[in-house]
Amino acid sequence: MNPRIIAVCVLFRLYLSSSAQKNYLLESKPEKDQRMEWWREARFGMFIHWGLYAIPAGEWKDKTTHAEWIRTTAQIPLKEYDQFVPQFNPDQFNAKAWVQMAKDAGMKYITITSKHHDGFCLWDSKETDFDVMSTPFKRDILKELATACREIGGIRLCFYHSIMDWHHPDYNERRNWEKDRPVAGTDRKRYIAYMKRQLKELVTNYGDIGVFWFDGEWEGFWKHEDGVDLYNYLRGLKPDVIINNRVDKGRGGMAGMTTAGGYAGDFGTPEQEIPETGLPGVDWESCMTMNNNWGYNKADQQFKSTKDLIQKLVDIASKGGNFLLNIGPKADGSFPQESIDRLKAIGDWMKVNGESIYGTNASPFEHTSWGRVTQKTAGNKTYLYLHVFDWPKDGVLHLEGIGNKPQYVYQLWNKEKLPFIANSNSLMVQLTGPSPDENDAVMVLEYWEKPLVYKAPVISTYSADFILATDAVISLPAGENRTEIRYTTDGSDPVANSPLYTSKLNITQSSTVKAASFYKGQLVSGVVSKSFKK
Ligand code: H79
Repeated sequence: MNPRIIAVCVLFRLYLSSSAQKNYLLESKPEKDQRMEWWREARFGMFIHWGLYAIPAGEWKDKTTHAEWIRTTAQIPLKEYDQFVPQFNPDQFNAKAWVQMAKDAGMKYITITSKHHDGFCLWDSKETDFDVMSTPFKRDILKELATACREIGGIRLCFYHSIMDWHHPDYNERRNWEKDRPVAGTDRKRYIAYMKRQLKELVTNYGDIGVFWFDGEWEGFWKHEDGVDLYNYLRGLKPDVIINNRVDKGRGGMAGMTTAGGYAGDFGTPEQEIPETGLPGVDWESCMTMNNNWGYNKADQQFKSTKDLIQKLVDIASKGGNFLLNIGPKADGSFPQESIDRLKAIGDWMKVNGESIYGTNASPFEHTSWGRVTQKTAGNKTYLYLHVFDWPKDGVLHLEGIGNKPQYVYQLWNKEKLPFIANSNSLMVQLTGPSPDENDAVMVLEYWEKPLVYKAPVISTYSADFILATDAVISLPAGENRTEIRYTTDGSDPVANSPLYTSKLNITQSSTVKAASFYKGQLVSGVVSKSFKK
């Protein structure tokens, strides 16, 4: 080939690789579905917050309430905080034991702090001395975890990486109490380049990383453009990697969801909370602590019960989300005993009931008084998993709003069939009590056709407070075309001969509109209501 053409081609490729970063925000839905597949299947992961802050274990001077934020909450000067580096020597650390505990608990991934806000790096980074190789321990913790994940199998390694950094001078947004770290001569672009080089180490040298979980994005330092750029940069290095929404600026507070368009990030990140309802078409993961702190705090004994943790996992799965449950290992590298005990108990439950969690979708029911529902479709079969938190006193489990009959009803733990009666809009299952599992006992409805679940209507209006008149619009969720809506305006619950809704209501007086779905003259949904004020 003509050398001049070759030269032009080389230059063009250089141009492409340098400036023309691909825009991964334009990915199609099938592409995203494929990339998210393992993560949606997994449903349950382990968060690990570990770093220098495990050494003070929450205690500084007269207070014992600190944790991974200790450098800031106790206002520790950098020089003093650096003194933890020569003290970090977790001689009980055993990567295989950690990975095995996660696996035995039924978890499918581990998200560990490669770097938290304090800036300390748990791996052998070429980019900084503020890393584990400067400690007496001198072992690459992330490398050992990556190896353990590969050897044991079934656990994906993921990294939590803080954008905010209280150690690197070029992260030039200072804590308001820091007077000894001048910002003159610092360069935010240089910090971003540093972070990118570090992330390249992490995405290149530690096997098949599942997720990058960013945090600390809320400060003014970080800009929307930085988020989009970082997202595209990492996807460019590993196209199938999954990245949380805190890479960008779209997150709405601790509720954790990105609702506006144009922001980067593959899933929402509610922190210490669970959304009220499922969010159709949205991927999200609730992260929570087992006690009240992320990093190890020796004084914090307020651990959630096993029952609470299992029911949180089920609640989250029933709303279509993932559960990222945190462990704060001690400075010696061991897990707190309370955490070990709970992981073991959750694992015992998962061994019996995992099928009702992995790969399930959100409940088709709006409300079930006795517990939660998850569902899974396989071929033309659909399984509805009824998670019974509160065992019915009369031993009869009522499921309202279901219009067709399952092929079988059985107990998940031993596949034993249960008698049931199917009405036109409900199902009654005769349980054999008492409950075999106070945490959650699961019954399965096996359908050989699509289950018909009736949805309640939704009442909407331009304004519920009005001067002369306003409109109330009542609609059924998309796809619900078998039922009809009946309504009242006097505050009573709609019945079979209440007015049929056909077009929007003109409201001229203060009133309460109530509506419900009816099928062949039978109430088949819950009652919804909305108050209007003149
Ligand atoms: O790593 C753990 C915590 O150390 C870290 N995230 C978990 C996973 C964390 N950092 N800060 N916080 C938790 C709480 C901070 C909350 C706020 Fe904000 C930051 C309140 C105001 C700024 C985020 C942005 C929530 C509201 C706006």
